[in-house]
Formats: sequence, structure tokens, C-alpha cells
Amino acid sequence: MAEFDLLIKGGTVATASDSFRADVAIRDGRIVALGSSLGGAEREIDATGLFVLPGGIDAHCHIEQESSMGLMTADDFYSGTVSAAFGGTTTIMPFAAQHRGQSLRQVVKETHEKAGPKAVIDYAFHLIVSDPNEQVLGQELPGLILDGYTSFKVYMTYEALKISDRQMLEVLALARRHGALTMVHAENDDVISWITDRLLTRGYTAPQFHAVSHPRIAESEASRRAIDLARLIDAPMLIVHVSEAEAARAILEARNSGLEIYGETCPQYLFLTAEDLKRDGMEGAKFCCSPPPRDAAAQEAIWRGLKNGTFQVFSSDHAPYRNDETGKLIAGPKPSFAQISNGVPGLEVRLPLLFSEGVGKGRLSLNEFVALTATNAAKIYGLHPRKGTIAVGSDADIAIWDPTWRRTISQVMLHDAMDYTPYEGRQVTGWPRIVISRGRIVVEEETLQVERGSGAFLERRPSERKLVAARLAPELDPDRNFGADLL
Ligand code: DUC
Ligand code: ZN
Ligand code: ZN
Repeated sequence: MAEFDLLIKGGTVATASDSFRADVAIRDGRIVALGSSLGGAEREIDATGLFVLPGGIDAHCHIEQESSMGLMTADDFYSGTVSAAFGGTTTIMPFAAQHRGQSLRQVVKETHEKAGPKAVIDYAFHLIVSDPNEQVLGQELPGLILDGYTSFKVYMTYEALKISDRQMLEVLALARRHGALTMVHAENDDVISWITDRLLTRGYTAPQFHAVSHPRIAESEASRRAIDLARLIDAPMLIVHVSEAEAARAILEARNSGLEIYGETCPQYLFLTAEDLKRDGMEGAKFCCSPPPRDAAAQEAIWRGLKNGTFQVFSSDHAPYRNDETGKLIAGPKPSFAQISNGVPGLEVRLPLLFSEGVGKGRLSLNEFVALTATNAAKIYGLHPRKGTIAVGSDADIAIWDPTWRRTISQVMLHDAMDYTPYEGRQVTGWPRIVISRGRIVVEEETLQVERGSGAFLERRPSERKLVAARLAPELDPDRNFGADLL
């Protein structure tokens, strides 16, 4: 019997820190050796001329999730995970989303029932907390954190989801106490609804006005406010889907001042602009997401942020609503911008777009690409070193990239359940030839090789971050003031 199950020979291995020539030996789903002349294997893959990278982690995607408007995403856990895998992603982190009045426990149970029989790659769940009541804060969340759901998203906008600053403090304080991480959708809801009402009463209803109603200042104000709430009580926080320069600046300043603040951005903020929302008729609806894509200067600021340490995580925020009556046009053939479900797809093209435009054009090193698309998310969300790297003992989650493969992105070649891609016609160079999850070949020869339901749930451990009173706002420091712990 051969020593290894699988041997990837002759490729260039890249991690977040190093690139080196090595063979990768895999047994029982794990990487067991790196080096040369390692021994025999049941199956050998010749990776000469190819990059052997950790499979991507998509740390923000909406799969088989009902929106706050009650609309189900086009992708379920089968099409979503298949699509992710074809683009080189081997772990996804979608959401178990609470709508007001629902039990979080129940939502988590139902999300498992959806994912378990369908997912073809591994997955962990963030929670969405829209109703931080006594039961949720006192019992459900602490228990769920212990059970492996160690991150949750909260919203500062959307009528049905938004929480107040006071509720945000409750959530942040709980996350701090229990070793969890709060993810924040930062946009000022009053600014958005005030502008929206004014636009609609004046008859400005076309998709392009979605971008007008979600100005940059709504995002930067909310981002700064969220960061200041985190600063008040020294709670870790990650600002999701940052689209523009001022919010990015607020994150970088907070990080430079020593706060545990993280930033995430997405392909739509590098490759789309508000001009796309002006396309004819309801074509513009395809690009309505929140925050909206901005302009060329904002794109440059986002590229800078990927390079200068503002952003640790590059996710898709895949939120798939077809541009038809089942999705974006559910309110009718000509809805106002305020009736169009927010979101763009991007699971499958996230990595090829960043590889082509980032690594291929010299904006990012291969190691930075790996960090932004896999390793950092694994570290921040408690999956490392099992996921996000190529090391002895790690899961054999690997994407074997052909850096010369030129492809023209088109919806017909993608594997999601969508009827469009915002990136139709865009040329990219570089795409994975073979994708491996826990040692199983998932994609090869442009064909899916695994069964439905063969992905596994990933339980995570709460962080062991130390609570240091001196890091609180001075007024709240018990040692300096009054001897009692308010948190
Ligand atoms: N905005 C969100 O907040 N979530 C999903 C998609 C979007 O555009
Ligand atoms: Zn969001
Ligand atoms: Zn989202």
C-alpha cells in the first residue's frame, strides 16, 4: 500500500509568508509532509508550472438565506458551495440569520438542516443578530459562542435588521466577555432613509439612485461611530464590505492606535462603479448592493487598503438575487431602487478577479493574495491552522492554480444559480485547475468530483483574548475610578 493518498509534485507552494518549491503529501485528509522525494502515493498530481495555494476562505457570503425583505437567495448550499469550489474556495462562512422575534438557537438548527445534506466543501456559520433581547444576550449567544459560533454580524441600517448604538454596546460587551468577534454593516440608516424619501417623492426611482441614497458619508460616519463604540469598551470588531476611502482611513487609524479593529472589502469595490447602476432599464439593478460601488478614486483607495494593512479579509459578500421576478424584480418589472434587493454574486470569481488584477498586474504579491483570501480570515475567525495555510497537520484544502489560464468571465461558465454576473465579459488570467478539500479532489478537468453533502461543519473555539482594564475608555476603567466592573 502506498504511503500517501495524494502527492502534489513539482509546484510552487505559497503561504501568507513564503513561496517555495515543494511536493505536498496528503494522507487521511491532512497534509503530512512537505519537501522532495517524499515517497509513493495512490495518486500523483504533476503541478509543474502551477501554484499550490491554500484553498480560499470566503468569510462573508449569503447562502440559502432569507433577506430582511423576505426573499430567499438564488443559491442554496449545493449550488453555492459548488460555485465556490470551482473558483478555488474550499471553506465558506455564510450566516445563520436571525429575524426579529426568532430564537437564534432555532435559526442555527435550521441553517444546519439546510447546509448538511447539500454542502460540498466545509463551512462555518456566523450569526446575524437583529434582536438582541434578554434571552439572546443572557442565554442564547453565550451558549452558541461556546458551541462554535464565535462571530456575529450586526446591522446599523435596514429597517428590519438595524440595532441601536445602545444595543450595539450590549452585543460588543458580550462578545468581549465571551471571546467572540462582532462584524458590523456600517451605514447611517437615517441618512439613507432621509435621502431615499426625498428621491422617491421627486420621482427619482431608477436603480442609479440607489447609489445616491447611500452616500459615502453614510458609510464613513457609521464606521467611525462603530469603531468608537468598540474603543469605548475595548471590544474587537470587524467592519465588513468597506467601499470607500474615509471608512478605510478610520479603520487604519484605529488599527494604528492599537485597537483590535479589522477591515474587509469585496470585489464589487475594486471592479464596479456607480456608473454601472446607470445601465439601461433594469440592467442597473444587477449592481445594486450596499454599500454601493463608488468611483475610480474609491477603487484606488481600496487597492491601497489591501496593500497597507487596512484590510485583512477579501470576501465576496455573495448575495445572489436573480435579475428577474424571483429576485431583484419581485416587486414588479420596474421597481423603485428602494424595492430592489441588495446584493451581487461573486463567490466563484472572487479569487480569479483578485489574482488576475492583483497578482497578475503586480499590485499584490502572491503571499499577500493568500493572506487576504485565506490565511487572515482563518486566523481572525478561529479556523487557523486547520484551515487557511499549507502546513504539516493542516487540512489538505488546496487550490492548484494555473497562472496562465486566460478566461473570459461569463454567466454560462459559472456554477451558481444566478442569471447574471456583474463581471460578464471581463478577461482574467489565472484560475485553479484542481481544487482539493480535506484531501478529496472536488474539481478537476472542469468537473465536479464529489457528492452533495460531503462538506463538513467547522466548529470554532472562542478567542482567549485577555481583558485589560487599562484598555477601556478611562472613565470606564474600574482601577482608576470606582472599583466596579461595569462590563
Ligand atoms: N448588502 C448587505 O448588507 N448584505 C447583502 C448584500 C448587500 O448588498
Ligand atoms: Zn452587510
Ligand atoms: Zn453581506
